[in-house]
Amino acid sequence: MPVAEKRTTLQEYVTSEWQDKPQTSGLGAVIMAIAEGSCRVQALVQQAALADVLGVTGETNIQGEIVERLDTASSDIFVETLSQSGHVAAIGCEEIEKPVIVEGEVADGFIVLMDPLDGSSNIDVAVSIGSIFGIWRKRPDETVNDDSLLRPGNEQVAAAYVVYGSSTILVLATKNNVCGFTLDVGSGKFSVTHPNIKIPADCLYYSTNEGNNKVLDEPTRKAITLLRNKYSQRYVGSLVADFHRNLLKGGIFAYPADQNRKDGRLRLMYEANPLGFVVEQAGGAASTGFQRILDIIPKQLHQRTPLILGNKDVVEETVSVISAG
Ligand code: P6P
Repeated sequence: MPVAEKRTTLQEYVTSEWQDKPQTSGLGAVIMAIAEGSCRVQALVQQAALADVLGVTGETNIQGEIVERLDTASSDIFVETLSQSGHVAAIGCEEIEKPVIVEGEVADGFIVLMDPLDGSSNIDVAVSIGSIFGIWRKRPDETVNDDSLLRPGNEQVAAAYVVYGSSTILVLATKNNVCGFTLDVGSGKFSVTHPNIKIPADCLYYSTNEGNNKVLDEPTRKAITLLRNKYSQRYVGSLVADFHRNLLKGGIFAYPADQNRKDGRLRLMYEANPLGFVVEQAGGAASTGFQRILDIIPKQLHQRTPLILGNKDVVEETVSVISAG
C-alpha cells in the first residue's frame, strides 16, 4: 500500500513563502482567516443541502429562507474571521451596503473586498458555489474610510476564491504565482494540490448565457457566434465554478453588457477584480470588452461591469470583435 505523500498545508505554505518577506508579512494571517471562514461556510453549505432535503415537503420558503440566511451567515463568518486576523483594516462585501471599518490600530492593514457566497441560489440544485476575495494593502499612514476601498484592481496584492464543489478548493494568487489547496474536511486543513497554476495554452470551453443572445448588440452577438463555432459550451451559471474549470482546463467566460444590463451583471470590486487578478497571474486576461478590468477606476463599492476573462489570445480576439463596433 503506497504511503500517502505528506502534502504542504496552507499554513506551512504561507509561513514558508511569506513569513519573512516585508511585502507580505501579515498577508498570511489574512489568508488563514479566509481559510478558517471557508471551512465554516463549507459546513453550512452541506447543512443547507440537507435542510433542502428536509424542505422536500415543497415548503420552498424554507429553502428560500435558508439560502438567504446562508448568504448572510457566510458574510458574518468572513467578517468575523477577517476582523479577528489583526491585519484587516476594512472589508467591503456584496451582502453589506456600507464598508466595515475594523476598529483599532492596524499597522500593516489590508483591505478585503469579498463576495462571501456567490451563486447561493444554486444550493437547492446541488450546484457548486463559491466565495471570492480581492486583497489590497491600505495606503501607508492612511486613516481608512469608505473611499479607501475604491481601489483599482491593478493595486491588489493578492486574490483568492473558494469553490464548494465535489471538493472544496481554495485558489490563491499573488504576483506571478497561483496555487490551489484542497480542504480535508476531517482535519479542517487545506493542503497544496494544484501548485503553480497556469491557464492551458489551448482554449477548450466558452461559458456564456446563450439565452441573452437576443439582447446583445450586433458586434457582441458576432463575438459570441465566433466562440460558439470554435469551442464547446460549458455554463454552470455559477461564476466561480465556470471560472475554475476554465482556469484549469482552458476556456473563456463572457458576461458582456446587453440591452437590459448596460453595465453588465457581475460586480467589479469583489467578482471581476479578484478573478481578473487570478487569471492574469495564471497567464490569462480579463476585459470589459473595451478595457482591462484591473485598470478600471472604481466609483462605487457595488458597481457592475461586463466581464470577459480566460485564455489571453481568445479574450483579445473576442474584445477586438466586440469593440470593432
Ligand atoms: P445568469 C449567480 O447568481 C451569478 O451571480 C454568477 O455566479 C453567475 O455567473 C451569474 O450570476 C449567472 O447569471 O444571468 O446567467 O443566471
